[in-house]
Amino acid sequence: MLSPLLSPSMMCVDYARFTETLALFADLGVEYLHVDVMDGVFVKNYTLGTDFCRQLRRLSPIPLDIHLMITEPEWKIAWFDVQPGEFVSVHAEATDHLERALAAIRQAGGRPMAALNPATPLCALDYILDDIDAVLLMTVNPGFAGQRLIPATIGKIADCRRYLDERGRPDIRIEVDGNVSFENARRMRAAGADLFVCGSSSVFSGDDLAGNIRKLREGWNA
Ligand code: S6P
Ligand code: MG
Repeated sequence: MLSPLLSPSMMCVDYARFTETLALFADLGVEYLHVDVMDGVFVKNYTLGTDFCRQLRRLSPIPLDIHLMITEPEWKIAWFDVQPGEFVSVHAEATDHLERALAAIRQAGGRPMAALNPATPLCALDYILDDIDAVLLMTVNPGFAGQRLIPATIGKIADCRRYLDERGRPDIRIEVDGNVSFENARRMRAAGADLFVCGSSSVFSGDDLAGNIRKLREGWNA
């Protein structure tokens, strides 16, 4: 099983403590910073964008994990100035040209990730396994922080791990996003997830961010 990695959701950060939070994450060895990009069309919300990514790279050495909840991402990858080692995820439901979008991420030097909404079947991955480094399984419907886990997604994580292993791809990571609470993070880990987007239900709950990160890691190692 791949080692568990943390990717705190930057749409949940307290901006009054922004730089000190980034410094704390670097000190604690947080592996990625999750940046939610929404276009008001694929999901009914707006969040972070290209300028935010640029500023974040100036303020933190931690690689970005950019989650594109936007239509036709294949034409927009270049806008993000993707840096080596960064994950970029595109939704299978957001484009008729998923392979083109994933290839554009690889071409830009990033690590391509295919994102699936809770109701999207795993067969959406059938012909793109050579094009991805990770799968993002949404465990809530995308668009908003603070939602409740969709229970069927826990079984989907296990199905996805089996699907990838059976096809000789134990190296492809599974990221989970949505209501990754301390308890849900343990269940998701047991099901086979290894990259965790943590927002209002764990890392950013209350003021003790370091304590929250410790608690998550202890839960995975228990
Ligand atoms: C939601 C977005 C997520 C949220 C994260 C929030 O569409 O993709 O990345 O920021 O899920 O975490 P929580 O713990 O509030 O659900
Ligand atoms: Mg996200």
